[in-house]
Amino acid sequence: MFKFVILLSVVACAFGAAIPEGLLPQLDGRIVGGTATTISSFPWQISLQRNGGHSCGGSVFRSNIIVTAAHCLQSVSASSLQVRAGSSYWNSGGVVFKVASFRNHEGYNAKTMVNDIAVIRLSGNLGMSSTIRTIGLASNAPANGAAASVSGWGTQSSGSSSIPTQLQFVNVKIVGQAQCASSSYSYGSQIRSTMICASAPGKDSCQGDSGGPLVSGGVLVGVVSWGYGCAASNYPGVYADVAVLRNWVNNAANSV
Ligand code: 4AZ
Repeated sequence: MFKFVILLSVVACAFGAAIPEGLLPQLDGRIVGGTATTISSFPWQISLQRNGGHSCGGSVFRSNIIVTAAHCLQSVSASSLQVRAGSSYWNSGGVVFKVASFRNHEGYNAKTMVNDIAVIRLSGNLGMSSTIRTIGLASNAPANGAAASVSGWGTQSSGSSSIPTQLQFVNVKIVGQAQCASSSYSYGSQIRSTMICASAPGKDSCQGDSGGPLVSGGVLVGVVSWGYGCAASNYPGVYADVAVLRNWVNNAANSV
């Protein structure tokens, strides 16, 4: 058992994953249940790269500003990071920009995963095209049960050591904060006011999707944050709630 925990921790670190204290990693479960897609369908999606390897997802908010997860940017320096935009493949195509600076939410807590959001300023401006487009921030949390989609280059099963080269997506349904914390699911009080959930049977975000976009109604409603395993029943994927964190993002984007 101990070995498995260490193994998963190593895999998790490589892809910028996060497992809050108190949650034991689960090695089964399976963008898990997803479909390969092209960047034109998710033109706000970027690959955040650390020392040349994919580490996390992110979303184009302004031509030079990316929204991602704070847990993707712990103990890293801007000089080790780059962002690939405009490609369906994390390791080729599109354009690659250096990271000029980033700012993590000051209230991010690695133990509870509250406020798991951050902004990145690129070294230049992305040119908008059919493959690179900004996405707006949700002003209101989507309704419980609303249709949403999440995309990324994360693992296709929990604990996997390899990631797909082509972008994947999956359709899920919003599980509101109150519902996600209720006895209908198994997280209880671990679901806080800065979190929103989403799930569908056999479908979920997973390690390496972190920081990436959960989109509903054409706006960014969530940032991939954490979960107990991936696609495990009674454990929806947990996302930073963009409607709740919107003011912070707007302010941080102006000061990063
Ligand atoms: C992770 O470790 C992670 N099922 C991301 C998303 C989910 C679980 C884990 C959601 O980065």
